[in-house]
Amino acid sequence: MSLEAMNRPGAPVTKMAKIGLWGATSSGKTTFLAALYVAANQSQGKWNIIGVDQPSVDFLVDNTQILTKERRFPSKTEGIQEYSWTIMGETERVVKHRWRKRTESVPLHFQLDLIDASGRLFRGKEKDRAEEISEELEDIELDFDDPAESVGESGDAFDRLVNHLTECDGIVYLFDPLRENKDGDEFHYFQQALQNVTHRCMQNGRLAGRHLPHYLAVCITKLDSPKVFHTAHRRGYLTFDPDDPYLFPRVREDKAEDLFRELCHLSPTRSALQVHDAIKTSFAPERVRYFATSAVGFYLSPTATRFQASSFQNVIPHPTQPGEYTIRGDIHPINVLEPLLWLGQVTRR
Ligand SMILES: Nc1nc2c(ncn2[C@@H]2O[C@H](COP(=O)(O)OP(=O)(O)O)[C@@H](O)[C@H]2O)c(=O)[nH]1
Ligand SMILES: [Mg+2]
Repeated sequence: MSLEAMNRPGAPVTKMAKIGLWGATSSGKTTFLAALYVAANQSQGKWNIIGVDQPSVDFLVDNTQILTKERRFPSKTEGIQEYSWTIMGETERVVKHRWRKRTESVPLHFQLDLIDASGRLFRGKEKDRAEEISEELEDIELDFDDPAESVGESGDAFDRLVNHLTECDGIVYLFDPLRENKDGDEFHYFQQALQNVTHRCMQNGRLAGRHLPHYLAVCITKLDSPKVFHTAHRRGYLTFDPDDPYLFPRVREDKAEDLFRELCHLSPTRSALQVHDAIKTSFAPERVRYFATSAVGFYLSPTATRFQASSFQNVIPHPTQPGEYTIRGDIHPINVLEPLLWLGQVTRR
């Protein structure tokens, strides 16, 4: 569209944003994307999301069904999946007439090109062989039809992932404090990709001073899980949105980074604290924002009209399959759409 046409009253503002998803295995990347349609639907008509191509349409349709009807989590991601969605809403725009200016509401369209990569790719090429074998065994156990990737293939896929992240305007980085507590290897995952992306940006002349050019939305995932929820509650970080009819708790916007640090301190190895430092070193402070998110949100009993702190858990152990989890009720995503809207608004193509 020409600039003149774009400035015509009523013409939609269209922005293209290339957003990457970054996070360790099981940090919640796929579930976060899977909850997008429900998140847009619950925005009370403000936002809508549609797939740009058939796989992206199918992903939203299938995963909405999985989360809301089958009440289970999406399957493990294999390799790299690419999706492209348009988020549609409205924005205010100042229109200049010859003598005066006025504000009008115009449609706002973001095109989001996203990739969701298998978490193991974030580990990079140099793997401990013993670890690799155990991961392959894990894959085989989960999916008999899918041959385990060879080291060479995973190296190529890692290069693609680094290339993609390098070219993105914005990155959603998902951090799961529970997983970090267990494995304590978050910094290893993070640094591996960060160093490679920084190196690639330097080669391409895209470093802005010492910072990467990217905007970064750091998302603490699984706010609904007891450990994260209780930590946020104990520290007095919780609030609610008065426009939310169910008054679900949220973390105060200015406290999400403090919660991140708080949760990092809980990890026995403190490796995640180094992630916080690395973010400060590599990204311009005004380009980083923290969010406390939950893809499934808190439980709401069918008879309740409001959130009840006495019964908040929406993810419970599966009654018959040991080690599996199931979703107890309807999902109410928290801060799933918001990081993308923020990135869509601040990044421009
Ligand atoms: N409590 C809770 N658990 C979640 C949430 N999202 C994901 N999970 C759990 O984390 C697991 C891994 O999520 P997944 O999206 O597959 O992670 P990925 O490997 O980063 O794509 C899921 O199977 C769930 O058990 C959430 O919003 N809340
Ligand atoms: Mg996944």
